[in-house]
Amino acid sequence: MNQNLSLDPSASVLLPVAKKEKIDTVWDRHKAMQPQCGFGQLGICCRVCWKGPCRIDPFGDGPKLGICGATADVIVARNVIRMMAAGAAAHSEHGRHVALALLGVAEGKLEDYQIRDEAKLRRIAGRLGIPEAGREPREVARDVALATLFDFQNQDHHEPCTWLKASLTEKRLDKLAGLEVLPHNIDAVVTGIMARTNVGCDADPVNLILGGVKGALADFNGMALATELSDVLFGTPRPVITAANLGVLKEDAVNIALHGHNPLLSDLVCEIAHTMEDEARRAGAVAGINLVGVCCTGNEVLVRHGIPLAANYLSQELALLTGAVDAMVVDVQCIMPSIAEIGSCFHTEIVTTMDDCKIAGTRHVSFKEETGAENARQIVTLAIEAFKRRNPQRVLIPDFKETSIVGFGAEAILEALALLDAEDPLKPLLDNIVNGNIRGIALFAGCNSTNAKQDSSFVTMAKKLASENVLLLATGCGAGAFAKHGLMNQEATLSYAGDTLKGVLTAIGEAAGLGGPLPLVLHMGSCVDNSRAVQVAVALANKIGVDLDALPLVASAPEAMSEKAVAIGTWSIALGIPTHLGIMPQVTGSRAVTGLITETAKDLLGGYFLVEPNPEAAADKLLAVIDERRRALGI
Ligand code: BF8
Repeated sequence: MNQNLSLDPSASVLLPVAKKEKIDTVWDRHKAMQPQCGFGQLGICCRVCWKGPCRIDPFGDGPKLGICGATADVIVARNVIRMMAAGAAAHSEHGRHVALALLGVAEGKLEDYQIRDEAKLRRIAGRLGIPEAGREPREVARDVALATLFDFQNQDHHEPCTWLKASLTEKRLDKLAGLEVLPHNIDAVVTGIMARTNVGCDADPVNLILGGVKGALADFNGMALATELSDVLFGTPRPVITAANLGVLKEDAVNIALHGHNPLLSDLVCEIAHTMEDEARRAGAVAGINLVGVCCTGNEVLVRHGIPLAANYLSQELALLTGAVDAMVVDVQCIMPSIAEIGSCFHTEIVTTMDDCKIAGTRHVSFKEETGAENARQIVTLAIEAFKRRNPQRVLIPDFKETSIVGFGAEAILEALALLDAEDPLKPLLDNIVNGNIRGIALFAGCNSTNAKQDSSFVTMAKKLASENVLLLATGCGAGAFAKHGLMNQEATLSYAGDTLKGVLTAIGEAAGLGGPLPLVLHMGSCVDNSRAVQVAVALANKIGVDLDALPLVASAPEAMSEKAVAIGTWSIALGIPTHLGIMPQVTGSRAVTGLITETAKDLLGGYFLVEPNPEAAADKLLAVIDERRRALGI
């Protein structure tokens, strides 16, 4: 039965443990929740006021209007754009946190952080129109931080967000400006969505969805600044060889799992843990301290430091069921509250660290940037103490881990290409797209969901698209899936890539000194790092003088789940990228909204949602889209 829940081999080992120990997991709770509310699934349950909840009867003779008169179209549109606002808020709050930290470093107020990539800081300054030549890094950093924070403060509606302007093609900016969906201020746009969806406000589904698109573009802006400024503070990813899946836990080490999204604390834990190896050994951990990652904090430390990835979203509970995790340190987002209960069944310290993200029943270490290193030390100490309480009889680490070569941000990809053509690094990529050696590019992103067999569609689609010579990029839990299932190594390229794609990946990999091809799927980082993929796409589009909606580029989120994924998917279509969803979005109770995002969007934006739960069929549809784009380009 486990085979139907997850493709992850670790699940087959650990779900029986959960059953034996009578510990419920996400899959048990999913089962107990059946049948799920059909009104909610269609998006036609309205809870924006206390006259409700109102439910529209989609088929029978029941109510067609909410008590206030709202139609199904209005209810669906309001619900879905509130999700986009929440996604934008989550990513942008993360970004604001990083921007404030950069400002703190620039002003000499944060001793525990440094500017680790000065060259990148200067490149960013160039992109944002900030003078940098001859100036001290801290002066430049201050201006970059302030220009970034202006994207949260600007009150001039006619002045789009700084990062968006610096990140898209001119043609795309013009198109979005024409539709009046360019955000001027992230906070204002999020607030605006909450205001217009309040009871008795915007009741025009098209107007509402366009408001949502603006919110989604604010999400893009927040992600782009989070990614870029994190690189300045923590280093820009470079290819690194590491491993993924629960076999990266070690029986003879203090295992610390870093979970959540924001690198501000986890990066310091990486640094401090090195200095505390002896303490761990004195506590009996022969192998010292073993840091592993979970979800997107995991991806952040994976692509920057090669810290192995233990789990993506649906596997976070499995990590605890090994009985080998001494501390799970969480920051924000995608943290199942259930880990408190499961951790308490073992010796595991669940440590929350952000004051606005606590879980009842766990320990809280209040992280502040001013005391970051000290907080990290406290956390590692808690883990070492917990290790002493670990019961070796209950340890079961599945023997599964896959070698993964990760860390392919835009810079790393361009550097690798520069080895083939130092003068014009994009030329080899472009030439190979034009001659068909690379048929197209697919970006896999997004979550795990219990509405699908974990990781399965990612793997099926990637193998099929690669065999058809599509270059594959990945972020977030999608990237985690590929890493765990061995699709981010050279063997995968040799086994699954079509001949021409294999040739290109081999030429680049060998030039880069990898002694073989690049991995089959290029890991670009966490969810906020989807902006890295856009950077590559924009560079390509600018090189050939077209807009993003002309490129043979598609995106896919086969297991989209979170509000953040709703925001990402929406900006993806707003940027002109056809975007596949493997899970039915909760909008189908409105024909108008469904038509808007799957059909009308194609005319308005070039990008649109394509919904297909079957992974084989989804891959075929994406190939057809890629071929259609190639034909339109005349290649
Ligand atoms: O930001 S892919 S389940 S962990 S939301 Fe969450 Fe989805 Fe994973 Fe990262 Ni993104």
